[in-house]
Amino acid sequence: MTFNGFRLIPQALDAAAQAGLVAAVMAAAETAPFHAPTTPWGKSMSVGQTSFGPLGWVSDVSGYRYEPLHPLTGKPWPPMPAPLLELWARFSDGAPAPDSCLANLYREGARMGLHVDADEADDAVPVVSISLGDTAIFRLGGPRRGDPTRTVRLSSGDVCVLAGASRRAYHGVDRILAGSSRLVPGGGRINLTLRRARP
Ligand code: MD3
Ligand code: FE
Repeated sequence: MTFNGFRLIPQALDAAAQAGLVAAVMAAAETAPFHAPTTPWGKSMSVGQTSFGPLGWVSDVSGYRYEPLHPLTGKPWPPMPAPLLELWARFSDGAPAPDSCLANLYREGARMGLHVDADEADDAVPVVSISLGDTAIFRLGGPRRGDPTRTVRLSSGDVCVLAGASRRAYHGVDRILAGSSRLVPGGGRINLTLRRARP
């Protein structure tokens, strides 16, 4: 499925690859714990976040940005799990290597409001997203907040590529279907987004 540069590759990862990624993420989260960021407006996000690679996306009262250190531990983000670099090579269409992987953890009831990803230097570089665990009801709109949206179910093992116009589209996660998968320890969903933050 392709829509203005949006590509969904259902079941791009088999069960073993999914389990391997979840194990790698949970191991990395031992040193770089998931935490709920605060928005610049002072509200706590319902999604838990951590990052891998040289840079991680952070949000606090002073705004959104990429940083080399985890905001709570003060330590560098753990290295990017190797299978993620292979996935990037497969789906990024020759883009320069990702320098950040944002991991979002959705426990029951977590959601992500409509937003645009605009903190990266070059929006000609795609974002590659990997869904693990519970199915998400994902919403993809257009370049303006009021544009019509479409709903896409993202299931465990699905990969989506955001390139072209879709890279600047509003999008969000309305909800997850709690209990639809048993992959994530403790339940819920993990979404990994591979990004190039710096030029
Ligand atoms: C469309 N994550 O981390 S993944 C995010 O499921 C984010 O956790 C959602 O939105 C999640 O910023 C959606 C699919 C996705 C990722 C990045 C995009 C869609 C995108 C960037 C631009 C447009
Ligand atoms: Fe996003």
